[in-house]
Amino acid sequence: MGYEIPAAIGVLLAAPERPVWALVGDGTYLMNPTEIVTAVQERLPLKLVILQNHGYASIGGLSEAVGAERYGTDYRHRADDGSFTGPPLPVDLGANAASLGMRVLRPRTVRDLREALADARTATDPTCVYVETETADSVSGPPPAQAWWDVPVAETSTRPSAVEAREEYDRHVTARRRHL
Ligand SMILES: Cc1ncc(C[n+]2csc(CCOP(=O)(O)OP(=O)(O)O)c2C)c(N)n1
Ligand SMILES: [Mg+2]
Repeated sequence: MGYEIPAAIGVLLAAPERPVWALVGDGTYLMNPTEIVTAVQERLPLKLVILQNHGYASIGGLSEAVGAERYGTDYRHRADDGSFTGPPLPVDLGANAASLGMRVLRPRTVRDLREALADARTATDPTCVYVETETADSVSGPPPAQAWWDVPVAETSTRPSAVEAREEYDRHVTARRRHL
């Protein structure tokens, strides 16, 4: 995370004849957007797609799988009870990219998205396609992984979600086979 825009700039400088796209989530974008200024300065036809789902959705899924209840992975205001369950943060990364000098397209439908991607493909100036997607609370998430990832779960937690996740973790550890 944070590597995508500088990496795309590097590829563009090394192979100017190639179309170069950087695809980032909103959390990733927030780590290192300022390199856009270099692309603007050098007039590089960087194509940047930002997938805005207002949080660390993938890590939220992992967090849920290990009983941590997506803690801190949604970009929401802190609520009165101290949890991050308040209204979504009013973040507009399209406006941010525009402020750094990018041309920003804001597709709202699948058709718009096709047109925006086609536009960006032929653009000669740094172009951002800013896509608002569903958020974790409105979609069921990606299909479950077929592999097990050894992410240890707290052993002493008393939260029901963590206790359940720890039992699942122990089952996987027991079933694990070492091939080497
Ligand atoms: C430098 C760095 N820090 C942390 C991580 C762990 N990590 C992997 S995905 C992710 C969240 C990504 O959020 P976002 O870019 O918004 O994508 P989404 O999962 O929401 O699609 C994090 C924190 C990482 N890969 N790299
Ligand atoms: Mg995200």
